[in-house]
Amino acid sequence: MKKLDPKKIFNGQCEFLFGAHTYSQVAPSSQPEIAFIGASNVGKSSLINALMGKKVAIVSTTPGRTRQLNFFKVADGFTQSFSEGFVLVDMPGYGFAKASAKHSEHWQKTALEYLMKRPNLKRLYLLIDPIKGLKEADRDMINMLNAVAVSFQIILTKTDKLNREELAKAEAKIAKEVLTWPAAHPKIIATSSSKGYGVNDVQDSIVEVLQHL
Ligand SMILES: Nc1nc2c(ncn2[C@@H]2O[C@H](COP(=O)(O)OP(=O)(O)OP(=O)(O)O)[C@@H](O)[C@H]2O)c(=O)[nH]1
Ligand SMILES: [Mg+2]
Repeated sequence: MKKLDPKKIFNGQCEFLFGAHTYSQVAPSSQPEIAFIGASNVGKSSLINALMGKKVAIVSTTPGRTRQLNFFKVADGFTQSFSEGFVLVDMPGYGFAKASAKHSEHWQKTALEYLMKRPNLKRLYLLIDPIKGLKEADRDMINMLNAVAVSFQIILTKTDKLNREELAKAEAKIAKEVLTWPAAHPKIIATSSSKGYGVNDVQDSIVEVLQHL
């Protein structure tokens, strides 16, 4: 088996593929997909940009910016071929208070359909802002993932806003809960996209997923 090198994979060879408002717009694919889900404004698009070292995903100060499932192709680390690479999926944020009920319902249906119908979805990262902790919308999503057995791994975002002690406290609180979630990966990854903390840990985690396909 070829050993994958994160430095060669996360070298900026990434392009926007397409955006989808409904699952029917998503073409079937056999390429491995790695998706990022989480509350509106938690930092999903920023993390994708930090991982790629390139501004591919749109980041805005207005919550609810990503309104569709956005797919980004990443070239493989050997031939730089996009057809041999994998795909990152930026999902619209949930729990956005100003979103209309109709929009939230539509988004939930689309997200659920994507998560349940995608055999090539190889890892789902669920992002949590440790300052805010777990909100009702996070719990709804986590309960749903546990119920339908879609496995996921927790990533903490914006850790630059906390000191070491505060982060350790917030992480321990979430870690305790993670143990009770059957679909959760036990390891939590702490990140800051703006400072670059933990970005290499997410890259290593993705490489591990790809390496074991
Ligand atoms: N301090 C700090 N701010 C961050 C970090 N990551 C993201 N932000 C800020 O948080 C805001 C939201 O970031 P996005 O990446 O757009 O969040 P998102 O989860 O994609 O948001 P939606 O698309 O609305 O669901 C932006 O103002 C970012 O600059 C981080 O690591 N540290
Ligand atoms: Mg976004």
